[in-house]
Amino acid sequence: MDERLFCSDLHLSPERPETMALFRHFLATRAKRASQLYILGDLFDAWIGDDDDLPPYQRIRQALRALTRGGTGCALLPGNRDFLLGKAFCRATGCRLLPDPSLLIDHGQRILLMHGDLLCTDDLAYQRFRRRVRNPLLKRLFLWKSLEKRRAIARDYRRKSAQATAQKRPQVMDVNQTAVQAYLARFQATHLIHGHIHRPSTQIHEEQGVQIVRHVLAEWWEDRGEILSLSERGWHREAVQFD
Ligand code: LP5
Ligand code: MN
Repeated sequence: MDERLFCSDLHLSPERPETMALFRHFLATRAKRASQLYILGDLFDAWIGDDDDLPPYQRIRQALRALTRGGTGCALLPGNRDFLLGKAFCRATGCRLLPDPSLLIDHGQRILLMHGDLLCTDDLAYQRFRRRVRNPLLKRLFLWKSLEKRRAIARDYRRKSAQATAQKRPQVMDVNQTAVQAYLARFQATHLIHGHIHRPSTQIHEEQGVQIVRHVLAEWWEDRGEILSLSERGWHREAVQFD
């Protein structure tokens, strides 16, 4: 069966061995039966460069490599925590990188794939921060630093981010409906799949007589995860856990 799986916000980190093990288990079992796996950002909690070869990351590389060698395609759309994922990671794993946003056309459906942070246009402080850290020159300067220095900077960003988000109102960190509609219209899409906001839901509404569906993916936590699947049988949400 031609089946596509979507997930996001796994936030893998050596500090969360349980979720790392769950993801490897998922790749070796459920994901193998699909034709394509789409990871829509924040696979990692903080990615400081493709040269980070800590053993837990090596095990993830190997598990992704085994999946793609087995014939399941894997697409990575980077998020705000792992936008430094690059070509070397793809070479090592057989994954391919997708730009944000990306349009997927399947069974005649136009499906827009995003991480979700671009939709949070009311969070002005974040959008400013995003523009700064995505600057190619700043990225290059960062990647020239030692792994140890980069790790310290990432920790500092994470700490400052936690302080900043604790002060923000939840509505500010949600998607902006005008931004959602503008992206859907630009790509003439009827489906939008994204994560980032960690508020899983399926939102259905009508736009000029056309049904629009927004699938918000869930964050993985400890030994629990969630995927969204699309096949001839339609759309389904599924829990991911150890058997
Ligand atoms: O990630 P989360 O869920 O906590 O919050 C996000 C937004 N925060 C971020 C920052 C990331 O968490 C940091 C990830 C590090 C990645 C690896 C390092 C790569 C560095 C590369 C450099 C070239 O994305 C948060 C949003 C929230 O989602 C909801 O959408 O609100 O945005 C912020 O918190 C941004 C703040 O509002 C403004 C920035 C404060 C930090 C200032 C940094 C200066 C420190 C300099 C240190 C050397
Ligand atoms: Mn995110």
